[in-house]
Amino acid sequence: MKSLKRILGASTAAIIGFGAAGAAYSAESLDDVMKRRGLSQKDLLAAAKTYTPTGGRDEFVAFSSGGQSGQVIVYGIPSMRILKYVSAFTPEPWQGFGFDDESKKILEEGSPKGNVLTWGDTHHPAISETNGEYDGEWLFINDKANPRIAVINLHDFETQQIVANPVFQSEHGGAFVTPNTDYVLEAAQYAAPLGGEYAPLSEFNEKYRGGVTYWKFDREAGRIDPSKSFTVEMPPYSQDLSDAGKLVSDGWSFTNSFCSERYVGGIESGRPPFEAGCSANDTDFLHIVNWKKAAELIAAGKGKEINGHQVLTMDVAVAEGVLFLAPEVKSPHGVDVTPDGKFLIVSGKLDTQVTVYSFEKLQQAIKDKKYAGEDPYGIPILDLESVIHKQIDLGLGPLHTQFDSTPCIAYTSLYVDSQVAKYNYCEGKILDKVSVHYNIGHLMTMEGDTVAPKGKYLVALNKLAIDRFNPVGPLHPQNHQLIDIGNSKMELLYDMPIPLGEPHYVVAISADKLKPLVRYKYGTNSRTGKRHEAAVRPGREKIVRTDGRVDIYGTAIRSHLTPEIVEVEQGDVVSFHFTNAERAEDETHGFAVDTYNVNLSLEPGKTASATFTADRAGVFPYFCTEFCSALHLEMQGYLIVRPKGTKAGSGEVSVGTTYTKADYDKQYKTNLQTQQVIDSVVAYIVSTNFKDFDNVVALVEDATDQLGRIEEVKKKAEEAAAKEDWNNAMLWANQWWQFQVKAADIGLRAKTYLEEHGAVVKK
Ligand code: CUK
Ligand code: CUA
Repeated sequence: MKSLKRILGASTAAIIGFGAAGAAYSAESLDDVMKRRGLSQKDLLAAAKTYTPTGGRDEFVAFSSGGQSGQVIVYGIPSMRILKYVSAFTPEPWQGFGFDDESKKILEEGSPKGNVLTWGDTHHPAISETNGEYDGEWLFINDKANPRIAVINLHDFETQQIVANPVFQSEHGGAFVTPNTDYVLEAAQYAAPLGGEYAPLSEFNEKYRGGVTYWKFDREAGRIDPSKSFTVEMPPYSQDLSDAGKLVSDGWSFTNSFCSERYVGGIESGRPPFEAGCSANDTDFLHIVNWKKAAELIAAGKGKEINGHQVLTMDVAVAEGVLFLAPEVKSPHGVDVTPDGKFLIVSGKLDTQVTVYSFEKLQQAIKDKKYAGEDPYGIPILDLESVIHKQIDLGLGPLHTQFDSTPCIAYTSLYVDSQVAKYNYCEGKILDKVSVHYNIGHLMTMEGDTVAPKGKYLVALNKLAIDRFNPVGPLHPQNHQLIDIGNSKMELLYDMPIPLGEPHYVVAISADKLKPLVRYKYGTNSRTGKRHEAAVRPGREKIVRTDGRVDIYGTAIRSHLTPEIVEVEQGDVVSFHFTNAERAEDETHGFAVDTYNVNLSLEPGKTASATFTADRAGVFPYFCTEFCSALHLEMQGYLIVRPKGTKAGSGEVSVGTTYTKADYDKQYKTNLQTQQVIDSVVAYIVSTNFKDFDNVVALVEDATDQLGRIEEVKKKAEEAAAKEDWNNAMLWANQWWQFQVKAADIGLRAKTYLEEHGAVVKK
């Protein structure tokens, strides 16, 4: 009894009714704390707007690109607490991503042929949309470094697909979705021959090309369908950010470009550098694409196949009225379509102005063939004056724009000025500016790129942090600053260091739109969402040996891995397949094999595999890597790799401590007492409306499962005792107790949950 209390802690006392209510009294008043920490009233107000008490939830969930980390960073708004890193393009051992066979397959299939990439530079996340509003089902993100798109399932926050662009060598303008997520846009960046052929730079104008890929998303399958995707070929201007039209402009898409000078550099041969040649002209080009028509043309067989991928060439696109250009001011960056779809706002990095284009005027100019000329590839250039609604002088280095819940109100980041400008784009009036720290790139308002922005908060994604945080060496974190936009004046609330790559863009969705899983259906391959063919139930674990290959079908449940001893011969291919048999929320196990570079993450219900060649003889402990229970460290086993050509061992193991009848009797008595504690927990739980709480029902199932195993081990203990085999009697009695301890632990968690979630005791 005493030792059970030790393991379960004070809460056991609470269960059986001896709990003493504790209260902590703060000796300091609010004024004292303000004085001690040098806080102003304004600071307190900001704190009150962001502070989230223990157990509290955020109103919005943000998905930030993780830059060079190749990941996605998930955080809450307004608390700015980081909730998760989701691996997209980079192996990450905690999640087992890039370590289990299932995710290795995703990384392989999502790499260019013959070269498995292990990093990416994520820039622009996009949440799937229905009728132009976020639906919380899927997240897409691009890899700017190696032109690719990852598809993340927002039910479990796992990457389930990566597609490598079949024609580009570089990209930037992805991922942007069309209003019903029919397509995910990915625009090229640095021009190269489409399909990856060789061509010398002397043939740049003739052979190098840019473009925009329209990846077809099959919502039913939850996958991009490369066979139904296509690319619209574009001139070798460096295409940049993009956006899809919405409402009135649905069916069209818009893509910026820079370096329309088609300059190819050459410092080493005495030519001026890229940066000079790529910013020499006063204007670049906005690419305007009728993607609906382009898709029809592809379906009608008007495409050209490159690398097994359909490309709509510029000739066809121009002849069919699919592709147009409009001048834009020097070195533009963001292009953002307004929530009503009527305007698009383009910023010139080397300018002070944002240009507001009118979609209606663009359509009129196209209809009237009001062209200022055509580019060297015959693409019509619309007359700038006739398509703009307004040009607004905002400040230095405008980059990106987001929208407010109030119509006509927009926010644009000013990189050089390190400011956010709030203005009315319908009337061309500046309303407010706020300074940020420092050099802002993207900014983001809540659901601010949809047809229905939610206002309230804005996040400034600052490139430089400089002096804002405790110094951590020359490589600084980035600084995401939370700004209150709920009132007419913007108010800076909070600095959050981002210590994982350089985020570029972030999107935030109302938290109530997300419906993540608590656990997987038993035996799920999380990387496909389907049943795993190697899943087994507890009691059905097995080791299958076929020529030079050993497959271990195991389970993980508190606090043992089954099987515990696996012997193989050096050179065997070993494949561990583990299923986590838990149902309780958050009861994840890990599985690592020492020095074989193996780590799996096994969330409740998940099955994952690790396959490797046991090329080194020796003894390799394997074990759980999540602190899952009091006996987590005992959740262990041995992989014995015997030297090549040696005979299989006898299976005999040596005996450790030996036990007496007195040990057995003592344990037996403890078990009977422990059962009383369990009975009291059970009595409490069943006295409540626990069935109304899914999480408690799962905990009760897990506890019942643990208790259900007692009968068998109790019998073994008693049989051994009858034979006066006190060693086995004591060990089986102890296993009986272990099942009790786990059941009690789970029961206590259920009890706490019920108490904290307002369960009622039935009379
Ligand atoms: S971004 Cu990718 S270079 Cu302004 Cu969207 Cu940072
Ligand atoms: Cu399972 Cu630690």
